[in-house]
Amino acid sequence: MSTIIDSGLVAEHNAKLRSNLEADYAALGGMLERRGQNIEQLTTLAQGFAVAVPSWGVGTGGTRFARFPGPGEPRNIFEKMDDCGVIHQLTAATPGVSLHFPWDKTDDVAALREAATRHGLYFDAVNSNTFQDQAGQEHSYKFGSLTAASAQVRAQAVQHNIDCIELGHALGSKALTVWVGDGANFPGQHNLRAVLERYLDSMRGVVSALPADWQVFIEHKLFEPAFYATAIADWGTSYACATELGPQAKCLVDLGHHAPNTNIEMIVARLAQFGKLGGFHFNDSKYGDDDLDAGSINPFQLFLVFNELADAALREGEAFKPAYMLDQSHNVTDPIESLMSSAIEVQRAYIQSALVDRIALAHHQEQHDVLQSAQALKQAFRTDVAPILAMARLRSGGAIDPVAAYRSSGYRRQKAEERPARAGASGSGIV
Ligand code: LRH
Ligand code: MN
Ligand code: MN
Repeated sequence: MSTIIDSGLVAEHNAKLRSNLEADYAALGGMLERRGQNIEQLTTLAQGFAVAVPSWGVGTGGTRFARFPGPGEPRNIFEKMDDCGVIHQLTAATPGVSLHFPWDKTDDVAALREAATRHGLYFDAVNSNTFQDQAGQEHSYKFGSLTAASAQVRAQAVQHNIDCIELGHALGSKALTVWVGDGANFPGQHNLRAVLERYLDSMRGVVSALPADWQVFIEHKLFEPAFYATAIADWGTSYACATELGPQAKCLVDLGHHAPNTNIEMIVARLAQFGKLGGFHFNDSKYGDDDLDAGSINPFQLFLVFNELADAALREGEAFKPAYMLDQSHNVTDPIESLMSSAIEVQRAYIQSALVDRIALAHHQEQHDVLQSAQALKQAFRTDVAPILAMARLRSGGAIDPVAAYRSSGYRRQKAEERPARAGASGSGIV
């Protein structure tokens, strides 16, 4: 594996911060020991944590109104892989990359595999895209894709998903994530039931093309681009479809895809209980599908999601392995910095959830000691586990402070020279 940022520079960075980290780590270790917890076990747990980076996240995003490109944006999938390599090198927590087709389509699959190996990366779930028309495409998705009234449109959308499976298979992926924007903008625009019937019919075609060791993740979203009725709007619809489609079909929870104030951790608990929790797109939001950095708005919610995951892992054992991916759009920050910080936020929630004393919590719940039950969670959430995360990075070959190391490396400055901006260039194609 070759490193993109000079490893000597990372070592120098770590040498400067190491003694302070060791002091903080010892202090936290002592405090945790008094609570009956072993810091070394938690650090090992943190070292085993992984969340995949979305290839589309390393470019600057945009809104419906404008996109303000940043310097040195990646112009193709190979440059995106370089940026993903930096994120993993410094955080040691993001070995997976989630590709999006056709944005990341390449004829040189061998070269893409080679790029991944070079950076110590693998390919997590691949994503299909039938929410946009592509140049030269025969049938338009303006009135739907997998749910379209036209059989020809549906067949084209099914075929695209099958192409994604084939490409993903050649790259070593093991799952396909399907999100469709299909829906209606006006009451009466379509027949609510017929749309879901057509969705299921199309998805049966997709599922039948899955290799035996693959999964398909159904991603729901409340609204946008359909503003009246979205075909797969909620986890109930997602669960019903995943059940209809059989054991290879599971549900994917994108944290930004719910109405404000929805109890997402309860959705997570339900899906885990019924064996249909496939994975996550982590991000944060205040209003809708804001795609803000994970943990930037509501870190307690992220913790509560991981608290349910910790409970499910205890009940389900080894078999319980939902896929963890980020799905964010960066409009005003350097995408590499945002993705590194977000990966750490998700890892933080994971470690905080491991701090919950589940035996004590179950006891408080049995006794109806509501205050203590709530405190058991709050105590874990309030614990600053930053030294554990930093030590995990140091031991895994990452940087103690990834953003500081990245800034001092001059990577972005160098890329700004190597990758001159192109007029209208877009990282994801979503503007
Ligand atoms: C839809 C979504 C879905 C897409 C991605 C670009 O809002 O979350 O996961 O594939 O954004
Ligand atoms: Mn998503
Ligand atoms: Mn989204």
